[in-house]
Amino acid sequence: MHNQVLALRNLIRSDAPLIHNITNVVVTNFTANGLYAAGAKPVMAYAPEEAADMAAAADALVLNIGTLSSATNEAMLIAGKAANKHGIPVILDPVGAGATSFRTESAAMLLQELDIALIRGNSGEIASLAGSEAVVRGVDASAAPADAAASAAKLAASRQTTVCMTGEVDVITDGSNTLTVHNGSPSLQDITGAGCLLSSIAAAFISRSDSPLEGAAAACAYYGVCAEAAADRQPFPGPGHFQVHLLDMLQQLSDEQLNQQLIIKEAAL
Ligand code: ATP
Ligand code: TZP
Ligand code: MG
Ligand code: MG
Repeated sequence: MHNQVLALRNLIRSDAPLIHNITNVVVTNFTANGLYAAGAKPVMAYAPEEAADMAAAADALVLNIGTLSSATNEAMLIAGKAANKHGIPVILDPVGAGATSFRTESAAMLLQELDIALIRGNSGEIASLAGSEAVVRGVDASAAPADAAASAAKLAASRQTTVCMTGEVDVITDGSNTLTVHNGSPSLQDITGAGCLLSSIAAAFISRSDSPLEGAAAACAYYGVCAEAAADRQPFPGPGHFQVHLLDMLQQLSDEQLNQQLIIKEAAL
């Protein structure tokens, strides 16, 4: 898997895939800058009048329900249907699913209506979409339940998709095959948008990968090693510098460091 991670990271830099994001107002700028740093091209387009055209022109589409409204739900559905029609992978970030019924129902509606290549969320969001017991307050995960990985596999199998459940260890599963990624930094929890940016970077990797499972695992490993490198950089007075260091490392991480530090394991659930 090491070679695939390096190859995908470099394909993104050479191909600059266009990622259409319908995302939340909190993370829009950070997501765009993070995609540029990784070598991809971002575009945000939310108007129902142009959502289908933009999705059809993109290499991947990200639907992020972080600050959803009826209007963005409509745009997500239109963009998602166009992406499905053209064989463009659709990534869903169900931010805050489980926290309010509007979020849970909107995520379920998108899963029902669209062919989703990857769901990327924290343990509470994934458990709530799987129908498991979950406590979700706001957009941050609380302690992961003991059976969180089983919920991820259940969700993947029931929706015939791939699930990437992030946390200290990332679990990526298509219901039959499961990979775990053991990279990252606790500092990622001190800034907003760390998960949202990962979802968009996973979209870029999946657009150049043979399978969402492999693409998402490679994205988690690359992103996690960048976070480790960012946390090691000096000066490090706090989260402000970490965010800037992370953007810098997404662009500047060497192949050697990525190869040395990435940890992806096959897991049995
Ligand atoms: P939340 O809102 O609960 O923080 P999120 O959508 O921001 O969720 P995270 O689960 O925080 O998503 O994942 C974002 C990135 O942070 C991933 O790369 C993940 O591996 C990493 N991460 C999260 N928690 C930790 C941790 N305790 N140690 C190391 N890396 C972590
Ligand atoms: N509120 C609504 S969306 C959002 C907040 C704070 C950003 C969530 O970003 P992430 O990546 O899930 O931490
Ligand atoms: Mg986080
Ligand atoms: Mg999130």
